[in-house]
Amino acid sequence: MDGKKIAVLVADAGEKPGEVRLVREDGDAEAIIASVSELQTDDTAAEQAAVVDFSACTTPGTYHLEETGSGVRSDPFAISARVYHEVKKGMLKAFYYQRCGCALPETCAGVYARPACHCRDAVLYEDRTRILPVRGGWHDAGDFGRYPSAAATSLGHLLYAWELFPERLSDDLTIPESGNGVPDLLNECRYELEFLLQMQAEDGGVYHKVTTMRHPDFLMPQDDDGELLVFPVSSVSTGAMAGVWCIASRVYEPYDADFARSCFHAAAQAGQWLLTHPENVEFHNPEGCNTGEYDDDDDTDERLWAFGELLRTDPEITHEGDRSHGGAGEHRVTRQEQYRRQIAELWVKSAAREHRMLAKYDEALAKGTDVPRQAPILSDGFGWTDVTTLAILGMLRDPAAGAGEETLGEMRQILLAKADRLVAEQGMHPYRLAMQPRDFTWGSNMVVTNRADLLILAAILAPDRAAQYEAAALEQLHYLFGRNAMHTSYVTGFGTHAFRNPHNRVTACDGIDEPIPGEVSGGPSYPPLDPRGEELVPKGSAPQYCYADHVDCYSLNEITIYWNSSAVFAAAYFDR
Ligand code: 9MR
Ligand code: ZN
Repeated sequence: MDGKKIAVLVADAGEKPGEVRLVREDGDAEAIIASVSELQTDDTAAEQAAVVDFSACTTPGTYHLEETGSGVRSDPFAISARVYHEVKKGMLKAFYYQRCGCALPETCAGVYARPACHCRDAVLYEDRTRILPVRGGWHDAGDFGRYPSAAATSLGHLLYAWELFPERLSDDLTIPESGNGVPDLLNECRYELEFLLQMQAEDGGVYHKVTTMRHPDFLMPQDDDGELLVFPVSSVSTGAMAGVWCIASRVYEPYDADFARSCFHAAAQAGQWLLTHPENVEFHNPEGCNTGEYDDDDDTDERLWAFGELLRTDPEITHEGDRSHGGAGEHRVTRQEQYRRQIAELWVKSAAREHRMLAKYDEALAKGTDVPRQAPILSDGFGWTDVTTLAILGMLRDPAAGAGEETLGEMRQILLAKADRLVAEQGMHPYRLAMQPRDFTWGSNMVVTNRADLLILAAILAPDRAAQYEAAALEQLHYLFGRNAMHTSYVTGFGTHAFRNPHNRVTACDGIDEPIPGEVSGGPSYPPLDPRGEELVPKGSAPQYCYADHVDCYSLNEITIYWNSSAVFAAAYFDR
């Protein structure tokens, strides 16, 4: 309630904005005069805008803003404590609606109830006589594929959030397991984890995905009856899942020690697989397959995540002091050394990459260059291609695990250096978005929320500077929830102008008007990368305007589990 409160007032060609008043709608109160800045240019929207600051108001209520001269007025909005509570819950519940392999009963899913889907066995792509019963988990997105490396990112967001601020994630979500004595966030994540355990090969590697050969047409999941294929193991899915299984083994321990042990066992097996496959075992779609590829030519970060978490979690290592089992002690020390050596080697590579990245960012900023259709320069390390920050987070939270003082110091320094640049970046633009035009890639809303997550992590790691990191993180959430050029809330069912037509087969085919609530759109892509988007978005549109709320626009308006989880991380942090 005492947070910074800023609106963006877009100016008509060069015209100075007039006086802006904050008017209370639900009760008598004298209007407050907001402070209005000079016009500034925002290149992500290619327009001039003034920043309207009404932070002075901390009285709960429903308000709108109006410009006295022109009569322009905003939509109504709330000032209240725990203003992110409902949307956070909604975004968490959205995972339930992605469940595969079970019926969704009306008691939990309401009008979105549906029968079970994809319950048949799958076969190994490389040997179709090998039957694999992989059932359950979450559909990745608006398609029905299930992809461990994407899933690991999503679980990384959710389970780390749980470890960092559990009290903000203890909501009842009305799912079948509710009331079983386990927090629903963990119930929901377990549904995905149980599936992922089935995606591990005998040798410890993790299969890259289970999908049909081609994306199905637009139909309900229960009507998708194509052959389910399990595609080959990759080192990115193995590395990322090793990291996630370690976290899982810690967080489920108080609730179900057996399950926690199975997770750790899977992690250790995955770790062994990584040690015996030191090269990047990359995945690429075989000829004729068009489902998600999640290709990644660098597995350093996933390996770092794996070994960092293994070092931190392996019970034999952490209880190293107990040598009562004689000879086994030797074996224990060896494994610890192995993990440490891996971390040291991987970190040298990662650190070099991170330093190069920071230098390149500073150079680009100085030159003011800007090229569309390129990846962000500053990688946040919170997404499926680059999980460096997730890896670092684990190690920084547990210095005693032994990643080494110098290494940890450098990790922290890099993370804070990125956060500082993001704070500076958002402060330069009226929309207060820590984004440059080139950051508007496919799924740009994840760049936005991942950057919020990174800033939050910085606030946790550097409490003396928490206020500025938190303020900058919140600005990113405001963009997601509607303070953007499209005047759109990018979460279904929340906000006055929430998007309604996600590229989601279920929503498109369920015959229900209202979309499943709580789903985060991928958001603008500059330029759009799907045919309908190219047709609907006027050529030359500025990044924030490269969006259309149309079901066909898979590069602009799909939903995914890792976009939702990234937004949950940020919203939950502020639900306090
Ligand atoms: O989120 C992914 C995005 O970063 C990539 O640019 C894009 C193209 O490779 O793929 C996105 O992932 C999609 C996945 O391949 C299949 N399920 C839906 C995902 C979201 O569009
Ligand atoms: Zn399914």
